[in-house]
Amino acid sequence: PEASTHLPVVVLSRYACQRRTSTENHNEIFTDAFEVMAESYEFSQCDGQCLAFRRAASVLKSVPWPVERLGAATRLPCLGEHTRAVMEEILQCGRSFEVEKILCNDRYQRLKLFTSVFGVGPKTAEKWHRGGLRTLNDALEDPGVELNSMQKAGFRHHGDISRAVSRAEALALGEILHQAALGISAHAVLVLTGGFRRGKEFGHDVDFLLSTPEQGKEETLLLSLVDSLRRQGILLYCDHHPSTFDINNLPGVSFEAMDHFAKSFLILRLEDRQVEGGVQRPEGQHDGRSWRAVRVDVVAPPMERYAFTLLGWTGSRQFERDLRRFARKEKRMLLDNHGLWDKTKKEFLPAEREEDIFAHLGLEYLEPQLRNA
Ligand code: 8DG
Ligand code: MN
Ligand code: MN
Repeated sequence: PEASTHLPVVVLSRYACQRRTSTENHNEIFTDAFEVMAESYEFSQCDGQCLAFRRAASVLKSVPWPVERLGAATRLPCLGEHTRAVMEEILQCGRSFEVEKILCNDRYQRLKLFTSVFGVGPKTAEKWHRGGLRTLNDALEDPGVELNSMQKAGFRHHGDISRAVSRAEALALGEILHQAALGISAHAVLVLTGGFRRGKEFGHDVDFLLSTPEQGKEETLLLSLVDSLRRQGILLYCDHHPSTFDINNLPGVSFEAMDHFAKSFLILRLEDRQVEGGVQRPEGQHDGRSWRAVRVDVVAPPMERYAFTLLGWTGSRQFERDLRRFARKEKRMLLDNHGLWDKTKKEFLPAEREEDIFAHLGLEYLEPQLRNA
């Protein structure tokens, strides 16, 4: 009888890849605050503190109820002195004064605004801030600011790109890309990855993996796909990164966050009528247009690397970070988007499906819907 009045005890792993994290977040009040803290540290290049708050947020996302006190009963991993202090403030006052101070901070506000432009990272934003720029118009009008083509596209489509992409819009784009890919090769494989594969209803972009069983043809396929989109008149911007992947160069060297596969970062034009159920424009955005711009990423690995790339691009970023850390620290293995290297056996471990990779790591398989760490 006593047990029924208490929440069950969950012991959470300090690795996100050993926690089940759905899209349902019961602790948004804390995780939103932690995200502001993390971002602020990121702007100041304090990587350690940034990561500490991202890890803490990730742990709280996996607790299936709202945390109401920080007692010994809730033995949550990855919570340090600072993260606990912010939580205590929120528990006691309903808000964190430290977070509110950051939100009012000029520098934070400007860096946040500048980095909302596609192609503008924290470094450029910091430079503009130090140069005294305050608004996006300042950046456009300042003769000392030279925008690259990605940033120009970012400014041109800033309103659209800042607006979340819905699942219906993501599926509509999937259909368009799939038809275009099949028009090039009947064997083309296109899968939705990123946040939408994890079951999210909204995203900042749409991520796809493109491949073909025809060996060595995946990069040509991607280039032809982009070309087909251009001919359809829906390609608003393309930043293509050619493949630098070479299986012979792999052992020991290139286990890293970014991968070497061919990929394109795109901005595409999506017509309202192509979206199932129609499109609801937010207040004040009835500018007479019947289309919007959407950010789309496409990565094209060779088919035999499919499982590793799919796992890597499905995310979340925190989930990926912990998968790699778990492999390194607990299994003496190196994991990235290209493969899995066993340092003990000195060999690559093969995988056709994501399940094979979890099995090599001795991890229980987690569906994409449970990787929202
Ligand atoms: P969102 O778009 O809904 O906001 O979230 P998301 O889908 O989880 O984030 P994302 O920024 O689109 O990234 C999706 C995954 O792609 C993420 O786990 C990191 C992974 N990724 C790589 N390599 C690269 C790369 O070179 N560029 C980008 N943009 N993402 C990459 O593994
Ligand atoms: Mn995404
Ligand atoms: Mn992306």
